[in-house]
Amino acid sequence: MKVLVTGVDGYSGWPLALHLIQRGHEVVGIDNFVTRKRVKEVGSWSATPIPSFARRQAAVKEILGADLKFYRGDLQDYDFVLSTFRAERPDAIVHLAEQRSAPYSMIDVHHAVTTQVENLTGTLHILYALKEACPDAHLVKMGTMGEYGTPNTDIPEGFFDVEFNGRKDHLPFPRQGGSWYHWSKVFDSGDVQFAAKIFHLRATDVMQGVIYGVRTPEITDDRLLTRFDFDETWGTALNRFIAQAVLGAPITPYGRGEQKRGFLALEDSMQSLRLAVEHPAAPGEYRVFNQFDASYSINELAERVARVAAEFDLKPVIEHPADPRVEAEQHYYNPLHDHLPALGYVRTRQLDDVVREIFHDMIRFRRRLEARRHVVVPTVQWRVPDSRPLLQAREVPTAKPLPTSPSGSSSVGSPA
Ligand code: USQ
Repeated sequence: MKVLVTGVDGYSGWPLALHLIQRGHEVVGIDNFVTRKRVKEVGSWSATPIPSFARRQAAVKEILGADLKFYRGDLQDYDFVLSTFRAERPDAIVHLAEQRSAPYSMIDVHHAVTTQVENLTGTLHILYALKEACPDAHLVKMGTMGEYGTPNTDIPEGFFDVEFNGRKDHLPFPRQGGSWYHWSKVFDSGDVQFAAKIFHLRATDVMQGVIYGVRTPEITDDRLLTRFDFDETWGTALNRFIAQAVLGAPITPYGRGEQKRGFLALEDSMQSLRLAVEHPAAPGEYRVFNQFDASYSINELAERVARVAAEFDLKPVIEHPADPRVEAEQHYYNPLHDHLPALGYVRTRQLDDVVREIFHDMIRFRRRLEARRHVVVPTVQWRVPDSRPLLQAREVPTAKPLPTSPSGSSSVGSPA
């Protein structure tokens, strides 16, 4: 199949392109490199060095023997989106090119507006370009498990049966985003569902949990690595905990740390997205996949990271700064996830194995972590200010001597 991946330079987009190519699909990528720019803006970079996109393409050619066609452009520009769709007429589009950070959307009004305007505009442009250029193509849209929030009931896959005042219906499950970012995904979901109906499009909305890992089987060379963000804005909790452990800084589960989320290894996320592409929705169908393998509390993540860290002679302490977010710190959590297994999805990776793999890489790239060590401390406050103290940057302890990685080397490498 010909698959167009928007956000091909990003954390998921890049390994997805490699995975689809290895599986014999033709991949066309789009990106505007905004993630590189925005990570730099918050004073950070990827712990794994990321080459320029031209070098990435050259590595794909040399290592995988394939061409990865690329358009540099912005989804905010409808003429660009439409002309690209007309030129390529893909069979499927995997839309990953959105502002993906909840903390970024919470910095201030400008970041909130940027997040929602960019995400909703990009999705609407894609929906209209699909209708105009390739209405039979299948849209696989990246949503988030965070759209559902943390209700005190099980969470179905998109829809559920309701009975109210004696009448029954099959309706979308209520959404309760926990940040302006998560709400942008909620609004996107409504738009994709409506467009599938009025334009008769094929659409899959992927409610993805938190993805972890930096390797997939296709990443056989450092030039093919995907990014690993560890700062407060762009790094997820697990990434940050591992970076904190390597840096000798406290691991920071916020508040009581009993918040639960669904998690999925990068490699299994790629498997899921490929299965969604290879089994398209029917014309006019809008379907929802909850995409995660297991849920863990943030405390459990912190403890697992600390346990694996000990294998590397690291002895991180776990501290609980006040939660800068407005979220339930203790709650029921039981989302269902049957749709992907019905397509043949099988979990292949376990959390501890992937965490071990990440530690190997982070120790190898520890100088890049060291060079940006200030970014592991939480500073953005989501709520109306109150008296609860957050950790301050000056409290990050200085580094202890670090163990040498099995491969021996440590690299600073390129800026991304
Ligand atoms: N957390 C900590 N300590 C930290 C960082 C985060 O306790 O140092 C907590 C947060 O308070 C939250 C949980 O960890 O309760 C998850 O936060 P996160 O930063 O790992 O992930 P999140 O902001 O939820 O967003 C990430 C991705 C996003 C994706 C989402 C899936 O950045 O693109 O949509 O995971 S989900 O969480 O299911 O909504």
